[in-house]
Amino acid sequence: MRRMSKANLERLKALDTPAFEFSNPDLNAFFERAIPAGYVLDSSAFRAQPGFFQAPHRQDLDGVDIAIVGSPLDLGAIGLSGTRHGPEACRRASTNNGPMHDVTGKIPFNQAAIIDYGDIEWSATRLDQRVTEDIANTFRLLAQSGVRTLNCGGEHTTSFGALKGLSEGRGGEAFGLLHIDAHSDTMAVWGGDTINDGSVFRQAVLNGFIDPKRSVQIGIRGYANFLWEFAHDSGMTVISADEVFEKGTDWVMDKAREVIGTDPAYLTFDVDSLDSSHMMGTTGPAAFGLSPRQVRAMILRARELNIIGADMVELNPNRDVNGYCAHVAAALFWELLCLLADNMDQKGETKGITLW
Ligand SMILES: [Mn+2]
Repeated sequence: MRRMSKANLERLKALDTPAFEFSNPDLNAFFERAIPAGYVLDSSAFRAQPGFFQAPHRQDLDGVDIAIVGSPLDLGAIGLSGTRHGPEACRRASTNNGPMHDVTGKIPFNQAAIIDYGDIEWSATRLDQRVTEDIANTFRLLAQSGVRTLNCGGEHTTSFGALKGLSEGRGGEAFGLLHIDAHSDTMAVWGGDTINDGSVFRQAVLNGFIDPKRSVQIGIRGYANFLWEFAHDSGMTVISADEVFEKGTDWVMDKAREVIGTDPAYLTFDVDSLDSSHMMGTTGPAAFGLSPRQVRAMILRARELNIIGADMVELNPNRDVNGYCAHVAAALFWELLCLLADNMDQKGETKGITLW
């Protein structure tokens, strides 16, 4: 019979520290100030209106570094409705993530002043007014206030409003683009609306918000490829999902760094870039796609770029049977938040830490 020696048991008992006393002093400091303010580690805790990753709900932009914004829109989604519930589902699932990034060891709430700005409020039922006025006005204000933005869609059309607002708020700047998606979304005008979730990046180029020569699309595939000649004709770098598998994410990100450079760039992540075995909870699920792990690897390496704003779009909770797609989406949305916090922190541009 094996017995634990008394000395061994004493050694192990000495390791039995109280809850929230860790060897990492940054974590201890975070919990010391955040728990009394209502932050919880128990992700099953019932809260009626949780902020994204438990960030505080605020609209006062004074001293704010990063605003997370929900854009509950699906009027221009080609196919099924439902992405308007994306922000709600992502907020709920997001409480499973944080407070520390498991690879970098960084706590974004200790790096930057982060808020949940809430959802965009609509002034009209019309798609174009919602995108080019309601979303764009909000993001213009955020950009003018020196706040970095993380948009949670909503359909991909919401990226047009965000890009319009950010570009105008920064004096008409044209951004580089890191675009992870099954589809190029560079269709021609179709069905009456200039902008919809299949044409958003043709329109973003034609309006001068992004530079196609500094744009990289990753994960592209499927039967509708013929709709996206504009992506190639305008000079975008288009990398198929097959190429990601054949050459690896490091090859992809080496290429992205070469094409996009270190001038300001925007990262847009359409969850349908993920293989439909991971992501049926989206309006246009697509087989033969990326894994969540590949997308995470690319977001980690996007720290080599200068990402000044990001979004995640097209999560459709109506098709998300057990909420597992929201879980995957929220985990990758967390990666985007940590990316933005690291980018500002590295450049010494943060104004403070997150206060509840
Ligand atoms: Mn898309």
